[in-house]
Amino acid sequence: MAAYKTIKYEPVSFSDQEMVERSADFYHFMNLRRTVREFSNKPIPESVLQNILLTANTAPSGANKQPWIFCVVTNPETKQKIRQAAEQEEFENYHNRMSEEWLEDLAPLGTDWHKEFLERAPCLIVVFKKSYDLVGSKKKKNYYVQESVGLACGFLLAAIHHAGLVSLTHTPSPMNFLQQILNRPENEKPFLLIPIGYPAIEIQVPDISRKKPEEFLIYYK
Ligand code: IYR
Repeated sequence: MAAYKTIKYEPVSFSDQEMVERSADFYHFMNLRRTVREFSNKPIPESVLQNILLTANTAPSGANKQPWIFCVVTNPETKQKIRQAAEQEEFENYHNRMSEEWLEDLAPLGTDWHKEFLERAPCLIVVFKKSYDLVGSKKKKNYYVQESVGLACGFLLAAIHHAGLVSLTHTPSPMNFLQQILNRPENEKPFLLIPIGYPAIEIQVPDISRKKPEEFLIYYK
């Protein structure tokens, strides 16, 4: 294949002082992000949603294949169908499929098979990964799909937080029902289900802590 034509790279550059301030500010801002399970039903302005998704789509991907599809569900009947199917799977998970150890790890978070947020949140973003693209009837392989779609979801969560909204990375399992309900083709597999919206008023979140640098950082100088 022919090489891309190139364009001038426009660096985003700051003074040393600005870099120190910006990196600290960004860390403090990102550290305010919390996973939220209780949503207001207030709708999200469409342009905000669109901007958040455009941001997710700027993530790097293997061979720039952008192997993702974001389904934005605001339709109440579709949300209801998703909730019913997710709760059915989660009921099985919590009662029969999750190990004792797993249930013990989740106990402090207080989660269970009820997923009211799937109907209450004004919007569900369902992220699909494409291990291959279909060009006509021809399969074109994508690369590092898991990594690429994970990165896009990271960008998405940061954009949601930056816009002043909250989200929950929800992983009902198995989640093939999403492919059926949303009528997605064979080459798209569900990756994450992300309810997004405004937080309900006066909610509580678990008092968790982040690992300290000495627990997650190793420098080789
Ligand atoms: N998918 C289930 C269980 C669950 C698993 C993990 I790992 C969590 O951090 C939270 C929940 C659920 O959504 O309830």
